Amino acid sequence: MVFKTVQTTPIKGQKPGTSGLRKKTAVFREPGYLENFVQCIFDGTGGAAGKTYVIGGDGRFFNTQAIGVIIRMAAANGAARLIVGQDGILSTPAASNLIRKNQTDGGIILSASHNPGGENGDFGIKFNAPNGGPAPEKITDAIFAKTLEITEYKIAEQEPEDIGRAGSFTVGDCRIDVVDPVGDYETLMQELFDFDAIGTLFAGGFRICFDAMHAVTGPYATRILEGTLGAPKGSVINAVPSPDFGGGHPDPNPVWASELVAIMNGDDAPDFGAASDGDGDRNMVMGKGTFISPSDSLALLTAYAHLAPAYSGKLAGVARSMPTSQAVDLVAVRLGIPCFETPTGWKFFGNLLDAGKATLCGEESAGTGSNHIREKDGLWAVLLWLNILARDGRDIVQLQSDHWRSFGRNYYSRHDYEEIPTEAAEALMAALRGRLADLPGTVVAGLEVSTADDFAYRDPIDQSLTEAQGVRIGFTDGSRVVMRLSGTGTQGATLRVYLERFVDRSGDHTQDVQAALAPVIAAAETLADITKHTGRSSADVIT
Ligand code: G16
Repeated sequence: MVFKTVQTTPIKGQKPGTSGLRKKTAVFREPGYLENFVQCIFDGTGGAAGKTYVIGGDGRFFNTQAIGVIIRMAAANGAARLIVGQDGILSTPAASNLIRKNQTDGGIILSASHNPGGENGDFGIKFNAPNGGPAPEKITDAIFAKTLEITEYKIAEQEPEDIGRAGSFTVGDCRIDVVDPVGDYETLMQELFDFDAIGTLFAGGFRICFDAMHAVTGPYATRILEGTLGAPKGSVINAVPSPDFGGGHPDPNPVWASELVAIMNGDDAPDFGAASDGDGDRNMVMGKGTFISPSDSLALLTAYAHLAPAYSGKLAGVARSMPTSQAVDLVAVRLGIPCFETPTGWKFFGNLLDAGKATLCGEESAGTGSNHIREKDGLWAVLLWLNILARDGRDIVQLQSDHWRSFGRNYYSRHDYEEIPTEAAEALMAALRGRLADLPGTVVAGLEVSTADDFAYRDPIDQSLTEAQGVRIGFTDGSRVVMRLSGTGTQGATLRVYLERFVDRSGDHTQDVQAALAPVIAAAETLADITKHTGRSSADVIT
């Protein structure tokens, strides 16, 4: 085996965002772009010599070629062993599980998550730490620093063997184990949940529609739901991963999962609907004719997690990202457990999970997970829901309305303004930040401001401080507006406006969400002059 050292120079813009480095696929295919970043992952984490890594991705266009490059580079950098998903496939949660189970030195996951794939779509790469979670900022900062000074990378000259079959081969002294992507993940799910109860539910005629959105969860959902648990064949739709996700947008929300929404709103709707994203870490759930918002789903899962064997009597605490609605906070108070508020980015949950302070975590962006791994986990959330429904007996829509009757409802929506010029987005945020000190006590569109700040997070475990994580404006009636710029886009800037209004337990929980939020939407516009700064009179995506 011949290894070579290739001279290179730093490439601008290789700074990881909310979740790794995401760019247009064409950018990743430019000479040296992937190679530079992979070398910097190794160099920024103390080198690859003697180490073991998990490697896999969501199957999007360029996935297998990128994995070939990473195998050649890991071997040339002296790695001892690589665990690679067959055909290069590993869902993000399955990769996290393999990293933990095999006690590896981390993993490299190839995905741009919910972003579209294909030659003209997006691609991404991220490093996960030995705890199985996305690298915390001190590691991504070290990797980024290396990208600014890189002069060479190491790579094997020969293409590796075919990774389409399970088995082992070597590249130089590095052993490559190609593994079934689903097996270990399924075993973990069986340990967490009451599979007998879920099997009995399906045997009794309960019907599910799981939309894998042509993405990585297809093989996982088909084997576990239809195979092991006995859901009828055809319960999983769009089940075969395709490099461009069937030309779609693998983002499980009511806008992009419109096929599932149509089925769940149809005359013969199944009892339960769910969708997952490109790399299998996000989830959306629905009942007949009813979308369950991710924030409500987190609150409900927390309230009923005791019905699953793994969580019965074991909830130490719960954590949510700052823009996620405060519905779960109310549940935590009643359960007498702490509720942590973190910046957006699953990486911020890692320390809380490692320290045993949080057991369940969730985000408004359709992510829910637990201490079973260190990533959010789409199929896990679906199985927890099925476990709860099997043991509780009520349908999900009834469960949700009973929950609101008991806790009150946090009406919630996110308005996204996509691909706006970066300077315009930054000007909007700067102007808003400049007004914060004067806002408390003023009345905006009929709502009185009670609090206004720019969210800063002091990690309770390592005391690291993360600042400027989004503007929070609270009103005296309990409503809230949060604004921040997305860290996962690849074109211009995306302004996210998060809107929340609380209606207590005796109030009207049946209103249209946008109508219920109308005063808060008006206040957001007045506060930030969104139309003036963006030139848009309405959001591009409303979820
Ligand atoms: C990633 C992060 C999530 C975050 C989401 C959206 O998810 O892991 O924590 O909520 O991006 O981030 P942003 O609002 O900055 O675009 P994923 O599923 O894209 O890896």
